[in-house]
Amino acid sequence: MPTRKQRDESAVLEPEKARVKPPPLYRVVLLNDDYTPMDFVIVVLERFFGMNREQATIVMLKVHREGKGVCGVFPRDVAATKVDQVSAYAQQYQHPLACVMEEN
Ligand code: TYC
Repeated sequence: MPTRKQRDESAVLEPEKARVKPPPLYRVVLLNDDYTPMDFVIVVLERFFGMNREQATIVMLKVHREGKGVCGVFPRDVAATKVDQVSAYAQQYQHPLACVMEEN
């Protein structure tokens, strides 16, 4: 009769079934306003969302024309950090730029 150790060592381990949902993702969104300079918004998109000037200009103009635009999609803690960083940076320059997160 095999010992428990022998049994465990010869057992084939099936991959565990994923029992948990993948963590929810959040869109980080910029909102339009009448005062924040366009160039400042472009710098924000380059600095905090890794966009090049061309991508950043497209997103900035979408926000300007449509009222809001997505900067990126991230897990909750990353999205919250982006919102905090952008909000602090805008405050530092006294611009009213608003950045929020929305569940995807
Ligand atoms: N509407 C602003 C302007 O005309 C530009 C702007 C774009 C502001 C995007 C905020 O999220 C924003 N200067």
